[in-house]
Amino acid sequence: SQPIDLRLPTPGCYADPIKAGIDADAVFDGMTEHLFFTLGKLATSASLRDLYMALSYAVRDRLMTRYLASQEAIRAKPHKTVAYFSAEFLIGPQLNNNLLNLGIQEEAEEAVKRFGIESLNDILEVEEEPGLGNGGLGRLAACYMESLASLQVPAIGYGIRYEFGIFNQIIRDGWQIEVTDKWLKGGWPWELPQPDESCFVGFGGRTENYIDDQGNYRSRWIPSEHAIGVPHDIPILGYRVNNCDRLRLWRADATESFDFYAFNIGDYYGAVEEKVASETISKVLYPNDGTDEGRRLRLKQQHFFVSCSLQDMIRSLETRNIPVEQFSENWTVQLNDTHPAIAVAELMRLLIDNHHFEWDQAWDITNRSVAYTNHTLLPEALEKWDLNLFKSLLPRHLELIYEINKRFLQQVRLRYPGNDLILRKLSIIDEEGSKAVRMAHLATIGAHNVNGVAALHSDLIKRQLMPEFADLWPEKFTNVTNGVTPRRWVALSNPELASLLDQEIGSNWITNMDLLTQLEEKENDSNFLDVFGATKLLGKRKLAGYIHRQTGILVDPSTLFDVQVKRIHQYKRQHLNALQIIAQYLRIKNGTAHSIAPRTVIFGGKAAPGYLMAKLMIRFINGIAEVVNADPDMDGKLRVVFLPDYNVKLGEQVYSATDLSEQISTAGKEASGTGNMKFAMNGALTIGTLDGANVEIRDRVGKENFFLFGKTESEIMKLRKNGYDPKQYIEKSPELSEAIRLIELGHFSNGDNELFRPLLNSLTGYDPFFVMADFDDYLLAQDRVSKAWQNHKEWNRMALLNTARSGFFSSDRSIREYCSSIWKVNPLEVEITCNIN
Ligand code: C3B
Repeated sequence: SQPIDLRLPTPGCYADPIKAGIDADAVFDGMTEHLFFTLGKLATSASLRDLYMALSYAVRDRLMTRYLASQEAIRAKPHKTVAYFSAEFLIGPQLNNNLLNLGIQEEAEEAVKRFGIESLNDILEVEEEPGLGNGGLGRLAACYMESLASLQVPAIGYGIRYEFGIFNQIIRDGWQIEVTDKWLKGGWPWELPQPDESCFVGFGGRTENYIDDQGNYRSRWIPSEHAIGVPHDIPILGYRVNNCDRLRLWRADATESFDFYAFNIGDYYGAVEEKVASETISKVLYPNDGTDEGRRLRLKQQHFFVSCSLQDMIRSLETRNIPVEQFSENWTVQLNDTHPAIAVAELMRLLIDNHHFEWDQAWDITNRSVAYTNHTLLPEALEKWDLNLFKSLLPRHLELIYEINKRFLQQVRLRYPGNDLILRKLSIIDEEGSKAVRMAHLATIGAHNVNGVAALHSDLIKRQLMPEFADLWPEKFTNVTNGVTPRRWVALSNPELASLLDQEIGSNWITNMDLLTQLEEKENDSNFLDVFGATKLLGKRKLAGYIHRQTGILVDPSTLFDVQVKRIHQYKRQHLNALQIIAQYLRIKNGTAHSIAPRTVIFGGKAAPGYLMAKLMIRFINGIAEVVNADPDMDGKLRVVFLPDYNVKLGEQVYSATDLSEQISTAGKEASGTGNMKFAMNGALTIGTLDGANVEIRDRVGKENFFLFGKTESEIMKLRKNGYDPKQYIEKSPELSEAIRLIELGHFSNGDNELFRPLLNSLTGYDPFFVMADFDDYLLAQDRVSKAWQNHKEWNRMALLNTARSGFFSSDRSIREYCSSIWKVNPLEVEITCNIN
């Protein structure tokens, strides 16, 4: 690739004002300048927050050359670029990640010390993360952006700049309370608003047909409302490379600051109303993880960011004098679940109505560009929009969808003559009950590739979710097993382990996780195992301190840290874990707990505010924690902690401090899981079912280094078919019966025997997630865990093998697979020839 000379003040070149040999002096000077000029503070009166802001600005400055050079590289030479469309990007704290990827953590440490700060950590602590996602799906998007940049692949993440992200969780009297997340309140230094690149988006109104100047029949959309999308760009720097990709998040603004006509006739409130309505679009993230509410504003959000993004992409071709015909040679669009699936119709609309393409050519372009990732099989998560709602908001899109559907069903008819059932099953329009638009069908028909996120999940998509589609287009359905970035999830969050790895195998593991297999040579090296175990203990000590500060609970870092952190969901079965704790509690009380490992069981996760059963599960865990932690018989044996407000930042403390990773979803329900991968990389052993990526984790780390339990997906299917009765399992299990009896008595609810009734009724009545069916086997697996813990050396050996064999779960591997098999994009190395030494 062409090196870019940044010195010349000619188009395409930039003078780089930053002395880029970034030593501690440079960081210190940058901080001093920003304190003074940007923040209006003297170093003598700067608070920790001021210093955080100053350091962030100083670091951001040092991203700019790379950021601009990366954009310039694409401008200079057309290169296919990934557009990752996602309603969620859960990017986590930015400062430390940028320091790491720039390679200036030590320089920053030294610079902040000159301000009298003891440790860089004190400043990192201040950073508030943008919670622009719910859970796994949003975090995956963030890992993928980081890997794309690190692999030097040109990419833009497109999404929404929610003013309020996922709520903050506090726990009061054992219940979850939701508090508004005001992440922007103190200013957020990592974004660059680009108002000049704003886009218009329409909603509502009607469509009309007309004859253009050349006499062609055309359709157009006359929306009744508009909003403006203002891009806010976040630089995403790759690890130790010049490539700096972009996350472009759209904020909705009103088209006029307000309606002057209404204002002039005295209707002040009416005038402001429409402004407020437009700006509501990007106001708040829907806090549901894997459930779809079918709300009008949500569809508005989806169309808003998709339309802005596609317009932006077309405009970028035009400004580079690339014909729009070449859209699919220059862009590849990945739909992160169906949330952006409206892109199929919107791209067709832009091409046909605005750029006057013929249908077939527009369809060809759309189909070549778009690919779709499915992230869930849960029926309640599959988005369907009420037809009337859809029509009232997106009338032109509905017309186009009808046409797409008509042409598609014609194809199906040819393939399955006379089979009306299959037509009804495959149609984009759901005609059962009140009519609806099925977004997964729109995405599947519009995309050239549909992938699942773990081998089992991708298989179930073909076998259960969309067998007819898979039959029609077998080559369209593929798998890309999820991955997580080792930069954030090992190098950054587990510095002790990272430096041990650097010492033992050199630092290349950070970009080539397969090198970790070299650690296998150490599996019988007793000294090394001790050192490896000691890094874990350091993490546990830190977490113990945090737990004490947050909850007042004292936990012993030498106990087994048994952790389940993830969104609270019945299918994830936190209640199975809770019941197991009760069984262990009873054993200790009854004096039958002979060889159980002393444990600290830690939970973390948010429940969707409207998901009452999940909220009750949190209350349940806290009820158990209260009883267990107050009972002197449990001292040194059992502690239960619910960590409030689990988020990316807290995750960084948790994964490195965990001995046992709980991955206990009902088989067939968890599409992949990604926490499971973070734990394994950090040397936690997994207790888990054969679900999602657990299957592949177990295959790789070795079945002897994984605590397997539970029914398989096909056994669960069989149970369901033959009429599952949880009561049979309860009767057969004395420990389970006893645990349930204790809950019924109100033992964990201060004598209130109604509080947990809904939970008990669900579990003992129809038990939709087979908790009762898996309980005994789970308890046996936990006994194996206890036994393994007795032999520390052996435990550490197993833990080491987990780390050593987890390289496959790097998001670098996932992204390479997407690049070669779905996107067909190559890296574009960004070179910088001036001022950077
Ligand atoms: C999640 C799934 O529940 C996880 O199994 C999976 O690992 C991640 O996506 C990433 O693929 N998911 C989510 O967080 N939100 C949804 N709406 C659907 C799936």
